[in-house]
Amino acid sequence: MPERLKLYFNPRSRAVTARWMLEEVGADYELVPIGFEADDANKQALRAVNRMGKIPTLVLSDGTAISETPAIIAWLADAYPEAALAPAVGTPERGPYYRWLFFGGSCIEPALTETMMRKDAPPLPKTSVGWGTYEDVLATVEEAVSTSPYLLGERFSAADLYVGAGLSFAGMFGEPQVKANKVLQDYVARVTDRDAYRRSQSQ
Ligand SMILES: N[C@@H](CCC(=O)N[C@@H](CS)C(=O)NCC(=O)O)C(=O)O
Repeated sequence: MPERLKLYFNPRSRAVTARWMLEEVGADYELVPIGFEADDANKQALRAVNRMGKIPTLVLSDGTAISETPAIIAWLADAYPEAALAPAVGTPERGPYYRWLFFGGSCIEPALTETMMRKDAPPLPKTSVGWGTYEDVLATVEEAVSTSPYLLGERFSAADLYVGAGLSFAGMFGEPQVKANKVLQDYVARVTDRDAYRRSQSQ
């Protein structure tokens, strides 16, 4: 899909994951820098397309805006099928692919937030919160990648990009359970050992 895309971006944010995906699919894109200060020059334009004012936000050439990192990743995987980062729609493998993308957003993200930002608070009730416990979330990913290199088996997919980015972020910020887990560390090393990942890290 040859079109020029626009990514509202800050190098110290989740937008780096969206940029990694743009690099994976070989998209033609520009970065629109967003500072975290309230009076940032591009904040108004961002709010016009995403009232949350959150990044990443991807804008297509027709003006359609997509926010939420996993939605951006999923859209790009489908829009650039030649990159082969998602199983075809309707195939059995598409199910686990969705499962891991949504697991990233609805389990890994909030579990990480709970463990990293509410260290001194008692854990939320595991039968009520969608992610159960942080320990269960990590063990679930660990189990999946201990017998095969990637979440869907032998082939890297966009789900690995999103799940791997979350775990990599946790490790970078010194989250002790991810850091101490060799299976997860090896997985992160495997999924980030890619030229597109390295390009996405440049400032
Ligand atoms: N649910 C969103 C979260 C996006 C998000 O919270 N982004 C942060 C940066 S990592 C942000 O834009 N913070 C600035 C703000 O809230 O004003 C996603 O998955 O992309």
